Amino acid sequence: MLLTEASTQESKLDAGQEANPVKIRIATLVLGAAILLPVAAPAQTGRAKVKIVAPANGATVSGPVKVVLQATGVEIVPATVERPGTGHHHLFVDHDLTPVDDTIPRGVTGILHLGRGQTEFVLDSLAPGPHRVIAVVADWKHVPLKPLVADTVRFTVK
Ligand SMILES: [Cu+2]
Repeated sequence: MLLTEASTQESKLDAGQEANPVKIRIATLVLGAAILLPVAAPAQTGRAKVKIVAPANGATVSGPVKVVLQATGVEIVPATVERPGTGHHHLFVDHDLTPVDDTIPRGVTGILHLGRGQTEFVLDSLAPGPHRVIAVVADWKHVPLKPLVADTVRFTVK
């Protein structure tokens, strides 16, 4: 609607005189858009994220495989720290995610809690072939953060 209005008025410009008011109006529209963008941005950047930095998705690697994790917007701490805005990493190695509202179980093959606040973990017993690792950040109760903070890579061990 606004754009249509602007271009309609612009076509009148050719007549002459009213050029300046219309130009100012267009400039205001552009400025308005520019001002709106930074306001929307913090909500996005404030959201916690995790990235599996290594191995790269789709890579072929030799074992042992070092998994390197990078979290933003959440402080990675030992599982003993009970503080909002914190969490610890979990790895699901060739294992599907457990229900996101539930505690991530312990003592299950393929589910690892990096409960000392580690940001790296070496997988030293992966068989040759394709593998999938899902990283999930969960709080001190081992319940995944909401909204879910997770990343997935698939790779092949030579
Ligand atoms: Cu945990």
